[in-house]
Amino acid sequence: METKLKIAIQKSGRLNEDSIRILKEAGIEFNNGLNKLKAEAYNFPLEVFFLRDDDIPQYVEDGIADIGIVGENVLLEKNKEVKIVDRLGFGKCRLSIAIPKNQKYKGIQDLEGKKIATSYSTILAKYLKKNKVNAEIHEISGSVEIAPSIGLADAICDLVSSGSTLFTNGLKEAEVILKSEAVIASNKKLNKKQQEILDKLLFRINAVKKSKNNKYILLNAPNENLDAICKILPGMKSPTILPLADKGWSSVHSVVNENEFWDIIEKLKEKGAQGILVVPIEKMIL
Ligand code: PRT
Ligand code: ZN
Repeated sequence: METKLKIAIQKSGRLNEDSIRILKEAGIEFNNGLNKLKAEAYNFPLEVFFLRDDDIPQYVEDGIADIGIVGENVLLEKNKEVKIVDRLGFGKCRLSIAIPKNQKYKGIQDLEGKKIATSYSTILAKYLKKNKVNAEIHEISGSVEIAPSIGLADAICDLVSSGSTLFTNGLKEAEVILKSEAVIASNKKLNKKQQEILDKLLFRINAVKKSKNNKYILLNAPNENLDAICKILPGMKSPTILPLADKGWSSVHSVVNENEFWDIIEKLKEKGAQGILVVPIEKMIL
């Protein structure tokens, strides 16, 4: 029988859509209809399980799933024997300690003797221990942010992204414990065939990730400035240069990184570049 790699992704919630999207962008087709627990890819040896995110680390450790897409925060909290094989750049958030906004805060020692409500007691306990702070951890499973206002705790430790939940509950961030994003976690004992499939999958995902950070750029350059223009363009290797019908001009093609993009455009214009076109790249293989 053909070996298939089993991947666990979140059934519904914040990571569900992006997890499906990244697999689809990697060219993997499957039916992700509502209420499905399992789907087989049509064109890649992959079986997709849809699960609660909290269960994914255990499933991957046990090998029920070979790999899983899950927030690093969940992975660290569950503390299972799995290996992070890729970081996916979505589901970004931080795990922070927050306190009532009117309270003065000078540093972590201010948490000494305080009661902190959280659903991340493992990570919090480690953090407090590392910083030699004795505080009482009160484990709750949801609505952590209301704990101080109802007198359940002095502080909370919870996930934050925009900060608006803290704000509306009269809290402010005091310590950032962890910066998290969605990762791919793998079982530690994949067989050779499973490892080969995983490598293929990671190769595809990386091609998609790289393409997102880069743009294809085409421009017309006066020949006398070609050298200067090529120096501005980093490219994958070196830019492609084609003569234009218009004498004294060339068309230059290259790839630029999103972060350096505006900087580069300005420099190109200074050197006389015209007709600059910037187009998205779908996949990028180096
Ligand atoms: O049903 P299941 O158990 O699978 O899902 P869940 O309800 O446990 O998790 P879900 O879908 O809420 O989150 C899944 C993962 O998304 C988390 O484990 C994180 O890795 C990631 N993530 C990213 C977040 C946030 N951002 C986030 N902002 N998870 C939760 N939040 C919550 C946070 O707990 C707080 O209540 O959003 C609120 C804060 O948001 P801001 O924008 O107001 O700061
Ligand atoms: Zn959950």
